[in-house]
Amino acid sequence: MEIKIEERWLRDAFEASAGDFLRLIEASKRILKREKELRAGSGMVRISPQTVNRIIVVGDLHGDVESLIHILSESEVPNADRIVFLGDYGDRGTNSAEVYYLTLKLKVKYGSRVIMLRGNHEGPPNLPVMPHDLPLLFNRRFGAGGAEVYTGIRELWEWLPHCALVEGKYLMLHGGMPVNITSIRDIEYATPTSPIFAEILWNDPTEGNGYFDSMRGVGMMFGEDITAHGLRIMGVKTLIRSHEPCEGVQIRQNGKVLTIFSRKGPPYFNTRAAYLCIDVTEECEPMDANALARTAARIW
Ligand SMILES: [Mn+2]
Repeated sequence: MEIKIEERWLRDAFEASAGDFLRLIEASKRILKREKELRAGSGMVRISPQTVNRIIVVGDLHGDVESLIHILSESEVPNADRIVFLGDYGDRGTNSAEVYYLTLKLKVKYGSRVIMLRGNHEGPPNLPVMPHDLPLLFNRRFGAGGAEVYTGIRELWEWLPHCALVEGKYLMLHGGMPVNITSIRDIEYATPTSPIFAEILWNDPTEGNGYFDSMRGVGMMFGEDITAHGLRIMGVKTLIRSHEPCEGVQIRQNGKVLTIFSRKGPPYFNTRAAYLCIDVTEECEPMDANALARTAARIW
């Protein structure tokens, strides 16, 4: 089945009532819950190059529904085997509710082909984020029903996976490589209250080696040696992440890390945004961030 947004979703994204939204959230939650059970509680979605050929990767959206519609209208999307969203769906952009509506519609219709990862703006209660205008946007959109929709979406976040592993090739997550891991399990089964979990959602790469506390107040700045170590443990070549505004794509740490950013507009005012379309078939060598940025970035 080809992945595409239905015409009526575009209208409903803006017109759906609080009740419609709550039903959509509940339906999504049921699917996410079942998927997590099938993964035996793992927070990592494994993608096998034996069965998956083409993956679309979308970075931060932060309420930019126009960019989301732009991406979903591209010719590569219908035949994609997976779409991976790297998190940060809401906050900062006025159309946060509409972004949620469309991504959740995709999730409900296409199930495991749509992978919604957890960003720091979908974090657990112990890791609050600022600014957080999502509840205000829901109140503006739904009036008295806004609070209930917000509660529903917060519950949904608890079921989102926090990383995707394209076996032998790529690790995808929102923030960055945790600085102190010794096995795949450390990342895979990181629990929301653990330091590793906070780092997955909040970390940023820095040039050079080592690590230090992030200016963000949560998470770490991780150096190239940390990345190399983590990639070796995960058995992959490149870390694909989002979380930092850039001109669509940004190559870090000698090609070990690619940052992808998929939204435009205030407050960042980046002039370009991008998504990735990656061929991950077995005979296709994994690419470093240089090659990914060169060949796979679609920029508007
Ligand atoms: Mn972020």
